Amino acid sequence: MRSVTDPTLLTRARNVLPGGVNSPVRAFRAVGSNPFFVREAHGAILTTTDGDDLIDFVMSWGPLLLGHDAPEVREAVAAALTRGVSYGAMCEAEVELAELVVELVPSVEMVRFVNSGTEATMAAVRLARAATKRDLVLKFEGCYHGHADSFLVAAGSGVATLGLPDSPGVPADLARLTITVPFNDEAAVAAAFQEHDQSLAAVIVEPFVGNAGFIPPRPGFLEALREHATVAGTVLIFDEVMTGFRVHAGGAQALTDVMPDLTTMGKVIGGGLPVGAYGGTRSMMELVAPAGPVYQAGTLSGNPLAMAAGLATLKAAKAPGFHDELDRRSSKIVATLTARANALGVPFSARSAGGMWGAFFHAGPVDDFATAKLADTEMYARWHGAALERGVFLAPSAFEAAFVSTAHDDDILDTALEILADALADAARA
Ligand code: KE4
Repeated sequence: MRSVTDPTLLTRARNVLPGGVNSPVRAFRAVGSNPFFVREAHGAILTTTDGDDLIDFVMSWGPLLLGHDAPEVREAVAAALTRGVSYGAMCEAEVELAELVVELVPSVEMVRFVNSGTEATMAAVRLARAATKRDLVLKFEGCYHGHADSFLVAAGSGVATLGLPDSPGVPADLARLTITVPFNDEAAVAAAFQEHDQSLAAVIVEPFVGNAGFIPPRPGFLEALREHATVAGTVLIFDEVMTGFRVHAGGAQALTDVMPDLTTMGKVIGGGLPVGAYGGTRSMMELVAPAGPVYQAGTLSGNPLAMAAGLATLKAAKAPGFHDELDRRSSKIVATLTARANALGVPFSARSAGGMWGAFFHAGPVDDFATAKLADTEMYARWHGAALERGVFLAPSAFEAAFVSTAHDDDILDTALEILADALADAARA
């Protein structure tokens, strides 16, 4: 019996950390089991404190495009470490990473670094409200944009997992400023613009949803958002914290050729160290203090170690064919698991884009959160547990995406797919 939990450590953790974790989804509550603790991680492998090796498809929830402990990242951070850990003043690495982001992300002419995706989306909405002098924000059911108050309305990820569509502590007056409609529903978007036309400051969307499970945009959906936002003078924000540099070197906007007014970034941009960012047109970004009046600040923003990790990661991600190869690996996972589920007669739909993929125990297509919630989450929990017992770590929630890296080579994928297929059969029998 593979033990993936260190009971003493878990007891200690629960004694001093809410739920024993520093982020809810890590508590494994949605899959009805207990979390393991990590001793170390290299490449595609996590090693638990029990000494068990797990093939990892969570990959720190997306940042690790080059795998755990990637040599390029380790060496860059080690070199930066010899020069200190934080300055509270500018360093060249901040300028270099900003120049690289501007080079890679088509709609971004100027960028500001923060320390998380949540900070990035908070700041982007504040900027959109300042630029338009409007208050309302349109988001999509099941999309998660971090834990700022305005977004904890019909959110995805841990909020969906925990069934906390409107988290306590969010003032009703603030929640009222957030309108939610179903993702991929052009009619609902048109109606929302019809009703709130000149009051909408921003539309914020995960262009490929990764927090309600993995849900790609229907053809034309992002184009429709762009059109409505342009006509209404509303700021279109692509929350690319998850898709950025993962589905394409330039993110979902490069993959779909739909240009937002603002882009939020995180995860990959820091290569595993805490970096978030928001960027857009020069005219919009020059509203941000101290260039303009919109205030936003951060003690560790542009941290030199984090900049070094981000630079090493994005420089590797620029390589020709980098994302085609990640896409090949994700597509292989989707095709193999779909074939196995079909052979077992299990309702299953899986899709992928670049280095991210996801699967629902639902015949599909799963194009919105309401449908995603009809998927068999009990089956997912059984699959998760059976896979973990055999040495593969999937997201401990059906409302998440999965991630591959350059470290997930074909040998590792073949081993993982055999395990996942066997775990499917196990879960289907239960
Ligand atoms: P952070 O504040 O967690 O860095 O980023 C928030 C965020 C914003 N936008 C999108 C599209 C995101 O996916 C996220 C964070 N994603 C979750 C995973 N579903 C982080 C994992 C966690 O909460 O522990």
